[in-house]
Amino acid sequence: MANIDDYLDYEEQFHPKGKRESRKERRETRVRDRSKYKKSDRDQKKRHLKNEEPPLGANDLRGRILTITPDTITVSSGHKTYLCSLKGSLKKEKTKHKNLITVGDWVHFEKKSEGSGTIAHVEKRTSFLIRAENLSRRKQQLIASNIDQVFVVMSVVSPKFKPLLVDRYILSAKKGKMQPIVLINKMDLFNAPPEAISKEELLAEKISFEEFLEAYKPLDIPLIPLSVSTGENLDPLKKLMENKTSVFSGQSGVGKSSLINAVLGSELPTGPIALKTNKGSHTTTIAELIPLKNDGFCIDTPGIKSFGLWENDPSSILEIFPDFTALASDCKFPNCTHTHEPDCAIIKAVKENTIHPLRYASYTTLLEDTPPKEWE
Ligand SMILES: Nc1nc2c(ncn2[C@@H]2O[C@H](COP(=O)(O)OP(=O)(O)OP(=O)(O)O)[C@@H](O)[C@H]2O)c(=O)[nH]1
Ligand SMILES: [Mg+2]
Ligand SMILES: [Zn+2]
Repeated sequence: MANIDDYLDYEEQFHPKGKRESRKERRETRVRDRSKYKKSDRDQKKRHLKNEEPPLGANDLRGRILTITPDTITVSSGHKTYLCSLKGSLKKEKTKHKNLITVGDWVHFEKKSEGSGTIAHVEKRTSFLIRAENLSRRKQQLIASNIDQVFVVMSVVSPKFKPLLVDRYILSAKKGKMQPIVLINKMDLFNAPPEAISKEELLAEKISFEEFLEAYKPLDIPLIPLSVSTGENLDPLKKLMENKTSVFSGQSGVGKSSLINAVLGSELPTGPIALKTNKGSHTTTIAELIPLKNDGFCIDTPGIKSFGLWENDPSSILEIFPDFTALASDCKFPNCTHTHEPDCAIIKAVKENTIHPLRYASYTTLLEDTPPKEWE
């Protein structure tokens, strides 16, 4: 899997010491006369070499960013929230790098008064969810950080189930070092569809969903069908969220905020599905980290309009297609991309129905990095 630092250059600039440099530094430190250094310098160097964070100042607190708006950053620390701003030196950095901080970051801040503070340090991130901001893919946007698992939320019937989008989210989760879990919400609509949906449409939707289940059988990714309306599988979801940081991602209207409300008893705003277009109304507008009762956190995110990829090399895409790699050793060329090459074992398997056509379609759309037509 690609190193997360490979495609986040600001991360590199913000935590500028790469592995090689720190190895070199370690060597240099060893050969230098240690007694020359004051103890505090040595401590600082040791911390750096171990990749530890600086110690908290006497007036400082450690907390986690809950929300970021243009005016303020809300940080949670020890069951209290603080409205924070960035320290001058960080502000300068921020003008250079758009995403210096993100929801989910652990920060050190100086407490100014009860309820306010100044952020002086952002801890190194262990994982993050990013997306290309627009389809030109020049800009990347951090959505959240320090996440254990991504719930890839899809709905059936309204909005329609979009099988080709699932792998796009899975790839994004894997690249950011998070475990993807697919949630298929609104299962109740198969039995009680909205009036605007015709019988034929409903049947087509059922077939598309069954096909998807069939195609994803060989994969090792958890998939949970559920419903906010009937409560189906909400308890297992709650269990999965315990003591973890989970992010809910998926298109507008699939029920991300509704799921969080149903599991936590919270009151996040939820919005209607437009009758005409069968699409959500972009009700959630900023990502928000919500502390759970049992040490966990969850993050609600706005439905994503565009979700381009930032990199589309076949080898990293193939990592989420273990069903392909098992057969690929039979391809004529070891670097086969399974698209146009002669004697390709994957193309053969698709023709023979050993690989599901939906899996192959998903692979080729990711490779082309053109958003699936069904995206809109
Ligand atoms: N029938 C049915 N409707 C649901 C279910 N879950 C959510 N809804 C409805 O779907 C609509 C959209 O739900 P939201 O929770 O706002 O969706 P969202 O994914 O947060 O959407 P954005 O914030 O716009 O990204 C609301 O009208 C919900 O009541 C479900 O399980 N069954
Ligand atoms: Mg929402
Ligand atoms: Zn091949």
